[in-house]
Amino acid sequence: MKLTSSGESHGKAVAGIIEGLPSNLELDIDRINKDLALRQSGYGRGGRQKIEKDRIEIVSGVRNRLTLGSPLMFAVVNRDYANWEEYMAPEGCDTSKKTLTRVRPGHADLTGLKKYDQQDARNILERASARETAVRVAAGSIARQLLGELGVTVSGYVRAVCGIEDAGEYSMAEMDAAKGNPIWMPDSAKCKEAMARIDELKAKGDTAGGVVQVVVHGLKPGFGSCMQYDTKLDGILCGALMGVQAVKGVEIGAGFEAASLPGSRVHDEIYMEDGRFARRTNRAGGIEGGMSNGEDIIVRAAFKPIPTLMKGLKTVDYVSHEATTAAGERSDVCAICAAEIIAESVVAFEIARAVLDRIGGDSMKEVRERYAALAD
Ligand code: EPS
Repeated sequence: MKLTSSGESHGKAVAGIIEGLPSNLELDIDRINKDLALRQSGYGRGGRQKIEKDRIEIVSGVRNRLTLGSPLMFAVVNRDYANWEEYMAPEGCDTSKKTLTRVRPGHADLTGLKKYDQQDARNILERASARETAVRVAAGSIARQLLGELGVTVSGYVRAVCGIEDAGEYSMAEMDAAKGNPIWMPDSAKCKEAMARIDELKAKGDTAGGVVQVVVHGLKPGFGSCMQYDTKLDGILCGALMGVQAVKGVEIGAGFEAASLPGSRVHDEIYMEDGRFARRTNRAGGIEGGMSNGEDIIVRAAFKPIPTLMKGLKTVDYVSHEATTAAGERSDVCAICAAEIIAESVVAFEIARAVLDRIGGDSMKEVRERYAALAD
């Protein structure tokens, strides 16, 4: 299974093509739209989300809600395009306006200008924009529905916002319920603290990042492989998450903490329970030797603060070479809830891909039968 994403932030739409989906996966399109709405929610978002109301439009690959086994093409229309058509239309537009040369530190602007031989960072930032993640959430929602048929679920929560941490361990249901909070932290006191921090930063024209934790529950052992470096499930998940805008770090299970603990406090001891192999702890985060081991997969991703700051950091104008402050018209202060559902979606897509890579299947019937035949 493969996803190709396309589209500019203020263009007509962001769009995707998923290849390799089996036939007869029944899609709940409302569920996809709910996931897209989740990506737009959360405390700290900017003015753009008041304009957009993301909905999936499936173009091909589905008939009467069932996948056909053909490439599935979809779009999420940008409502803001109505305000930008004059400056963005592929058919011809005014490129002398809405230019950006006061390149933003931390954004793709400066390096993109050099690499793609451009003079206006609009030609870079439109694609580098995190608006593209609407495609990843729609595709992830479809992947989640495939996994759901196999009894595999994915959830998660916001673990930290700008240093304020909710380090609790929560059930899938508690994490799902936290998505009703302004910041998706299950601990409501921590949630309030995080909101106050966001307010404080907003007043200063500043931005916040954070950490999200994603959990995959119910996946059988043996997905990914120990036999070749590029087939290891942890490597695949980390690479996919690092491909999300603003991610600067990923860890699995005990992650970086494992490096400072003795082996006796890191590795999960094995015992027999009712004739089955079991573990009392899950510091490995559900992956050993690059393979799922049947425990919950636990992965965290660290997002840097959004690089468009209303107060503008020091920079240099790309064209005049004069010292100035970075461009900042409107911006999210904190998009950590969006980041959480994006991370879940990316993980769901990679897990579904790993399942199909191992067992194949042209139809959901084949996929279900082959998955059921695997050992627990
Ligand atoms: C983004 C800048 C903002 C965000 C955008 C990502 O957009 P604008 O420049 O139109 O105000 O709102 O994210 C989305 C539009 C979205 O749907 O997530 C950026 O520079 O990455």
